Amino acid sequence: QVKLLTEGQRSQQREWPCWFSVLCWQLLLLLFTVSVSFYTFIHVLSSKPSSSGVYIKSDTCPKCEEGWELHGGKCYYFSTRDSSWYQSRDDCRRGGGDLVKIDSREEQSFLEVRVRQKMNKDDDSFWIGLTDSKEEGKWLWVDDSPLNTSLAFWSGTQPNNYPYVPEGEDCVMMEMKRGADDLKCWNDVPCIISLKSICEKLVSTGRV
Ligand SMILES: [Ca+2]
Ligand SMILES: [Ca+2]
Repeated sequence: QVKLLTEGQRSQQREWPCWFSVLCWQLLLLLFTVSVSFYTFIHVLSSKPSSSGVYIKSDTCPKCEEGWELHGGKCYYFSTRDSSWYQSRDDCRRGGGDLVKIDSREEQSFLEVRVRQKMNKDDDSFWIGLTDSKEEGKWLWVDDSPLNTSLAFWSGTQPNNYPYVPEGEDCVMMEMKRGADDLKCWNDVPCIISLKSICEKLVSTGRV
């Protein structure tokens, strides 16, 4: 009897691996599904804006910090503090951005309108991130990319590197005192004069 029981138990034990392995596979499959879902969720949460500043994920909300204005996937800050081109650039960088680089006619149009709205006096002018301080006449944006001449908005006879200024004219401002015919309002002036400025940076997500 002892032997029969032992054989019965053995036959039950032989059935164990069958349903046990099915359960195991189901548990493994469930674990895998949960892991993939969790990874996808974390990946979406941690997604960053692309280099163009446009969000790829539809569930992130472009947002600018207080004082910065959202436009076309970028954030803009119009500083009304007068300072040199270099000091203005340092201030922009401290805020996580840089002096503005203008990549399109549409962007120039937006800035031209906003600058006019921000002006207190006729001669109020704003620094942009364009300079020929490394090599005279070779205009570079703050990211070292060359100025595309088809997207240049020089006012009248500018840039003229006015010859009677000892330090030369190597930094660019937007000025409106003579108006902006066809958005053309850029002028090269000495980098050391004190002007207002426009900073730019990529948008951040709506999450904290
Ligand atoms: Ca110059
Ligand atoms: Ca000039």
